[in-house]
Amino acid sequence: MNTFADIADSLAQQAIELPSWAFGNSGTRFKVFTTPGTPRTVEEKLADAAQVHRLTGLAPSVALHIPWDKVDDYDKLGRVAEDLGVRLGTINSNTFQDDDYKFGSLTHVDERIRAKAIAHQLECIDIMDVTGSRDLKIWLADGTNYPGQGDLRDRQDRLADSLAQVYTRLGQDQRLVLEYKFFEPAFYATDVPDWGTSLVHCLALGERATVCLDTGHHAPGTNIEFIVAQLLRLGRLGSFDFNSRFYADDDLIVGAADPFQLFRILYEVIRGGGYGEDSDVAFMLDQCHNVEDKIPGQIRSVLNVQEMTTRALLVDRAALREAERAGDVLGANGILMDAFYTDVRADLADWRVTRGLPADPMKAYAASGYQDHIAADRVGGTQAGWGA
Ligand code: PSV
Ligand code: MN
Repeated sequence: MNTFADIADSLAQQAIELPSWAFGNSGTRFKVFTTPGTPRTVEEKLADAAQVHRLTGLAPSVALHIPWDKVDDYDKLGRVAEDLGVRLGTINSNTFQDDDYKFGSLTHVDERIRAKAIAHQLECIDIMDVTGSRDLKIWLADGTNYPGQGDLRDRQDRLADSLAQVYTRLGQDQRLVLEYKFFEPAFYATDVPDWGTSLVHCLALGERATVCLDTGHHAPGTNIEFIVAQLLRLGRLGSFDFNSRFYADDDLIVGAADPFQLFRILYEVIRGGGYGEDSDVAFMLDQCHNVEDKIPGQIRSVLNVQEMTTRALLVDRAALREAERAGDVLGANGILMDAFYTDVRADLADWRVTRGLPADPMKAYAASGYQDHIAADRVGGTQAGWGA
């Protein structure tokens, strides 16, 4: 196995983008609980995200969701972010909350509504031009609830045409990242249900179209690390939306439900060249903190990713390869498991201190007084939430 000292330098290359919406209130269709100090504005979301980066050094950028984070002046917003020590990242479009999109957006049978959905994506690219964001992330709620409700094949044709119109507008340094999800809100057929469908559209579009893998968007039991390996092999893994789930798209803290799965995913990321300075893979969280405090929830999340990345880096890949080739089934498995079972928390705490970071970011946040400060300060106004 590699030692911590062997891999310590590569830890500095880790960057995990935070979703602005993780700082707003969220919940289920049963109840959205509010929290004192929840941001009322995108600037306040950025301020909270900056706390995560200040204490962990892991989260230098923040993804925006449009129109949730719509402002008049994105240049100014970029400067606000910069002053806080973070930058604006991926722009997530949203064609799932307008009444017009009841029967679809980029797949809609009505040309007026399809054009409106395309125009929204172009508006997001305009924003990217100002913020300097590289990625337009498209997730579509499009789909049908009943067999016969829509023509499955025509919907794919319209989707391909819509995406092509969006792709044409991208700048040379910009990418379209297409996220898939197997169900919800559509319960019979979703128009981009799986990585294969996303990949097919990306291949048709061109090199700057890549797949977004949200870890919560698969049927239970799906081997997600296989998908990671395959997409990296094809050069089409654009980004991750990290979270974890026990049942469906639970959006829980990454690594909370299944730390071993996170380890296996990160091992394939490293194995496939998806980690490090030369990689174009964007690592993002896509989570909702329904009952836990949001800022510590985000801190815990990035620390979980860091911890599992560290363990995955510990795998002695040369020894593993040898064992695999020799048909040493249990030996090979043992090499992976040795790394997975290694507790790296003390080493990471020391490593943080050498970089001027708190040994325990969770404790440092609790002691910082920031939570009390925002609870006292952010009075009045409307708290931000998932969907607003
Ligand atoms: C859809 O469930 C999704 O994962 C997409 O990424 C959306 O943009 C995001 O959730 C919103 O929370
Ligand atoms: Mn997502």
